[in-house]
Amino acid sequence: MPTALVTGITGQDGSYLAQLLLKKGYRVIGVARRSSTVNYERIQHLLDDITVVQGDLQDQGSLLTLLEEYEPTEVYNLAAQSFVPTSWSQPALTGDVTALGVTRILEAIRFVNPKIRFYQASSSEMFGKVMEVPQNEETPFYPRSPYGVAKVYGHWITVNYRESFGIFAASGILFNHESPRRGLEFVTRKISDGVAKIKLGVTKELRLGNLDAQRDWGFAGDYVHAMWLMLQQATPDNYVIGMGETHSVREFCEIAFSHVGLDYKDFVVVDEKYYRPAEVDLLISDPSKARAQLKWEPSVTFNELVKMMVDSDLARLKK
Ligand code: NAP
Ligand code: F7E
Repeated sequence: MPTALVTGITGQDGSYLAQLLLKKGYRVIGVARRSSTVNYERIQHLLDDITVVQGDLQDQGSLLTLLEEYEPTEVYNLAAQSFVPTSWSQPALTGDVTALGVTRILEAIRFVNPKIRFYQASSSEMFGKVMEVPQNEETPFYPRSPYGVAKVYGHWITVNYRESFGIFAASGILFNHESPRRGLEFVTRKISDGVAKIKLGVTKELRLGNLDAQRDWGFAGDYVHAMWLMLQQATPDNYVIGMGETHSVREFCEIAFSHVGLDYKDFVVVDEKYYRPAEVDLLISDPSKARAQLKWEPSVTFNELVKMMVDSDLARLKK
């Protein structure tokens, strides 16, 4: 039976990837860091079928021990300090986890079993102040936050271990992907949760930052499939994954509010507190390599995604 070790199992992507791998017949080992209270909300429904083990990207020994003990054939590195604003308030931690953490896993693979296939969760935030439109695998990086800078390091160390040691190390440059399991502080979930609360009379307004920022948003369930496909190829490579279309935060608001019969202009208040020291204004992917080589296709459209998230938050809050 193939065994996959997934870091970041408690996160949005970890939960969707674990579901997919179970369906494909894998033994799934999920790595969670120790905390004083367990936060297994997103994987509650999977706990009978996966093994959750303790490990931390800041701790080299824990990663070595886990690879020795569970002998995975594939490692998916989804763990990171992933919230961009926090990367300005905790830049050194972000660098240690999101950048150096990648080296620690790659070192563990190199020492324990260099035949393990490795997936690195790279990000469209690496493109930052975009050098060309749309962005593909060859577009130069210009990160605009400590998070983006850390991800550039993670990407290049992945490429470097591929070239230096022949490790099957793939880098998925994923554009924003969302779902009802998205963290509440990210803008899409903040909007869907806010819309549901306003509709149900729990709150009266939704305070947001830059409404003009544009993102290429897709559904997380579709994107984890691309991760798996990358590790099934004959050779490791870099792939851009996205929808190939862009929408503004304002547009997300328009669709989300109108889905419940409301006008966003009556409820959204712009609050400069949510502006960033440096913004990524426009992201739009060119996923043609993934479509051609991985035969990857998304199944959920942008409109369907917005409605799915609003419906899910409405149902949750009604309970
Ligand atoms: P997420 O929901 O924020 O999950 C991050 C995961 O990393 C959580 O399980 C978290 O554990 C874990 N983690 C944080 N620090 C750790 C540490 N020191 N040791 C071990 N685990 C640690 O992120 P996501 O949206 O699922 O994204 C998955 C990966 O893809 C991340 O690397 C992210 O940067 C990257 N990415 C995401 C997107 C996107 O749009 N979602 C796009 C491109 C790339 P806790 O639950 O304990 O906090
Ligand atoms: O912001 C604007 C904000 O925090 C999107 C992470 O998964 O995707 C994510 O990073 C945009 C920004 O995601 C609010 O200024 C306006 O332009 O949802 P976000 P992100 O920064 O794009 C990438 C690909 C990753 O890799 C990251 O890990 O929305 N915005 N008003 C706001 N953003 C937030 N969070 N809150 C607001 O009130």
